[in-house]
Amino acid sequence: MTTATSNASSLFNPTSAPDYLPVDQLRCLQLQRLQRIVRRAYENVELYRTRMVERGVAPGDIQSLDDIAALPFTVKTDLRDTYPFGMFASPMNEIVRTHASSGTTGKPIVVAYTQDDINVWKEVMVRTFACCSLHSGDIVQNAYGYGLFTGGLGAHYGLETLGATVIPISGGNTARQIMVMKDFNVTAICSTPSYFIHLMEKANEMGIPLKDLPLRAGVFGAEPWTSAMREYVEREAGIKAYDIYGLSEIIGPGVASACCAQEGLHIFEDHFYPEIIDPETGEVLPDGEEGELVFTTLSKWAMPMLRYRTRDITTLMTEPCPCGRSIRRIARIGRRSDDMFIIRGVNVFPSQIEEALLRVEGAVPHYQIILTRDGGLDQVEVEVEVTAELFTDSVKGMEVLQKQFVRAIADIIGIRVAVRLVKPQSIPRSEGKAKRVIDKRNEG
Ligand code: DLL
Repeated sequence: MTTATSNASSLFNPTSAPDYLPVDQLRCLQLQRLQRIVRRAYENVELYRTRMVERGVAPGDIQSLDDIAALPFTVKTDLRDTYPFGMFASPMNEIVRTHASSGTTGKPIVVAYTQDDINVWKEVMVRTFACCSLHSGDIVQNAYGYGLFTGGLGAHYGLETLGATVIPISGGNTARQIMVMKDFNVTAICSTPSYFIHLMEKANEMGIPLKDLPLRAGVFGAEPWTSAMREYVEREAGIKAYDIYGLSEIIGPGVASACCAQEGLHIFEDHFYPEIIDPETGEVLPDGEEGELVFTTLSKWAMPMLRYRTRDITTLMTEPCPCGRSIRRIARIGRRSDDMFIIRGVNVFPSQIEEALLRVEGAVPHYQIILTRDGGLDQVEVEVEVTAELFTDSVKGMEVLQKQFVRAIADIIGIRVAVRLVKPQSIPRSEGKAKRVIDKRNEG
């Protein structure tokens, strides 16, 4: 028998109770919610009704969780095509909040919440923070951007509901962030991993290494980052770094979170039903196989999403987690199908480059992948920033290091690509999501 202790990191938060539901009860709850939400989508959103009629499926046909495979998929362009409010299932007077995700081109996609949706969002954020060992008494610097991006306000309301002290600092003004972190005795931070690395560098520059501060945990997400990057952050800042995942279309942050076991991210699947499909055929894949992550929102009222294709590539893990939660996990998301590029017939993902670069001593994790097209063939050049101690203007001095990077990348992707070492501070820093790939293939 294990005995409960009062160690703060192992405190049980009652809001997390659904994380521990017996699996048969969880499946029962999911089915009840699925039946209700499919009916709601059918009756209130024209796009769903038309697609379901076309496929010859009616709400009453959903008799088991496996019947979900009969439903049509939803994709990002569906939200663009119905911009701004075409996917809303509630009248405007019941919608208390909207957010939008900018996207890279054209119109953003708009998402909506009723007050009940906001309450669910708070709940899944509390469960996220509990997974990340946060609790009341923590002083949390929320450096996710506030505004239309879901990160800032999503984390904010979750932290308040948790009972933590939230500092709503948003992204940017990096020197002030360090001052606040020190003066307010901040114990945890929320930000993108790339912005946190920027904060870490700035703190060193200011002579306030984060290792010397009470900061003990980071809740990082909104962009892909490798385990190698997590280890780098934990080592350099002397904290525990947790990976959290989410997307605007499903709710924002709060879809899945790493826990103390650091082996995959628990999906709050009583609200977000996951499937893994073959991205080419749309077939549902068996558990444990890698494919595209698809979510159906089971409780979202203002804007239900049926089988939304995230374009994020992962696997569904069903084996029990050492932390004791019964909800399933996804493996860390290192790949997004639209980030892939093909070099000399080889499929390459930015995360593979990141993993390789972090194997070489002396690299700081700032890099950019520049894609160009020459004579119809895609070319890649990886720009890697070097630490001030290692950087010299002499070509010879840099050659050894440059070769190490080329070899490390070749070891992972199987081909040699061009690497260019650049001066410290020359790669632009981001306050939010880092831009790793600069695609110049369609220029000139
Ligand atoms: O990034 C929501 C969020 C905010 C998540 C704060 C975590 C923390 P979007 O701007 O709509 O929403 O972008 C969603 O970002 O489909 C993934 O491709 C990527 N993404 C988010 N979290 C992770 C992660 C927010 N932990 C898109 N690992 C998603 C890898 C992630 N990719």
